[in-house]
Amino acid sequence: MVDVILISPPLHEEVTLKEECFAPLGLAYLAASLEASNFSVKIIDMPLTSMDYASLRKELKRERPLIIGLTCYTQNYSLALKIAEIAKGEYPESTIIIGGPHVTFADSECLSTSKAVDIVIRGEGEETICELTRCIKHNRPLNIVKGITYRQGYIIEKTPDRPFISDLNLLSFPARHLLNIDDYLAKTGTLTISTSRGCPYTCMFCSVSAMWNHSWRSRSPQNIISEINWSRNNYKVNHFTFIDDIFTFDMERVSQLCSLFINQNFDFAWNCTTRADRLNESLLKKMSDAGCMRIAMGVESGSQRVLDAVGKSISIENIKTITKTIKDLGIELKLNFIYGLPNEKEEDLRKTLSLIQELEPEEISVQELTFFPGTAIATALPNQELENTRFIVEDSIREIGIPKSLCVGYALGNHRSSSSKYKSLTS
Ligand code: B12
Ligand code: SF4
Repeated sequence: MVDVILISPPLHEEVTLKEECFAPLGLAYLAASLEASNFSVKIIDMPLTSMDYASLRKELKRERPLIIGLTCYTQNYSLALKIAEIAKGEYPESTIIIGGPHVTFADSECLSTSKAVDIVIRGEGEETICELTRCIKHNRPLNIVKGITYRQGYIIEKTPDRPFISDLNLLSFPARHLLNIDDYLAKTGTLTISTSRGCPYTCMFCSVSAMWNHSWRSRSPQNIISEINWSRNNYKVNHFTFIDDIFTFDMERVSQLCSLFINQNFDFAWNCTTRADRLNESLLKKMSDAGCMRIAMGVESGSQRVLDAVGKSISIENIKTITKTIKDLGIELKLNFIYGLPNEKEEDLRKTLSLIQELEPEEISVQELTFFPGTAIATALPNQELENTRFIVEDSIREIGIPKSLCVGYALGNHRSSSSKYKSLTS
């Protein structure tokens, strides 16, 4: 019998590995903390293994876990609830818990919707899951555990928020040994690393700043190097992806990290994500010398009016200047856009398209606005509208196609579906 089984649900009902598939690092962090507290833990990685429900049932029956923990996004929330039902049906003795950016802000709604879910974990999970497992194992009351929402008879109880972990350097490295990293490496060629959490900006559509309460915490360059060295000793890896939302928020930290990469003659390449205004030419040169191959940035819209309206706090001119430097240095550029932002009009969409043409990124991602719980955009909507939108949007990933001709060097060609809105604008 294992203490905790953590499940990464698939994104779609038919479990297939999509082009972009990274290991569930959040679950690996939770597992590492549980192991450090001497609990036994297993991760079921449904997307990677294309596990079907029958196999899941079998696995749960065999392991008989004390706790079954699910993670989910807004996009696979209803699927996560379905898996919770299956798990509860198969092994009702187990306590079913769920965490992640969606349920952190839809905690009561989640417990009212699904009787299979026993406890919602809000916010950062490492300390909470360890305390909770101790409580459940020793039959202690749940109300002493900060950061949870749970059902007490017919009443939904909510304990106070848990403060964020003050020093991320103290966290154990993610328990990658519980995941099939070699499969991920074979499919993506890169290993993901998280070097900071949160973002202090206040873009109205973004659930990251909401989730981490507009804060930003980071690991030290030395701590990051230790994880990189550990990974290189354990896996055949020569490319890393820093999954932070704003890797270069502290430019001095990144400069120090690059110096370490350069001085230690590291021979690997890496990608990161950041904002245009957290970069400058000298840092970019250093990043390039230190192996930076690709930078992703959320540009969102080519219309300054739209950017200002959603609190992006960045100028298109700034984006243009920095992306030119990135390209001049030979670093690949991935730009992320959102359509359907408040008051966005056809002329704004045209500006977005011409910005894409002008910046010539190697790759783009264009997604329809999703109303993530906890974001200013979701909170500001009138209740009825919110009710209509619902967050339970199975398969709501509607990446739209932008003609290849618009994107010189369009690398991956994975923006397959098409949107009539964009089609009419570009035909
Ligand atoms: C890397 C990343 C990806 C990668 C890898 C995803 C993966 N397998 O982990 C890729 C590129 C594949 C990806 C894809 C998508 N992503 Co993504 N992704 C991220 C990113 C940048 C980092 C995730 C991460 O590892 N964070 C670090 C860990 C430590 O944090 P965490 O995962 O949140 O986990 C902590 C807590 O949430 C909590 N917790 C989480 N789950 C659980 C479960 C239990 C039981 C407990 C106790 C606690 C707990 O404890 C963890 C440790 O503290 C985040 C932004 C962000 N900063 O979080 C977006 C983010 C999570 N992604 C998002 C979205 C929407 C998606 C997609 C749906 C996009 C799309 N349209 O296709 C897909 C879905 C993929 C899938 N298979 O389900 C949104 C989710 C918003 C929301 N409210 O749901 C985010 C927040 C980005 C954003 N700005 O909106 N993503
Ligand atoms: S969109 Fe990017 S910059 Fe804006 S709040 Fe989210 S993570 Fe921060």
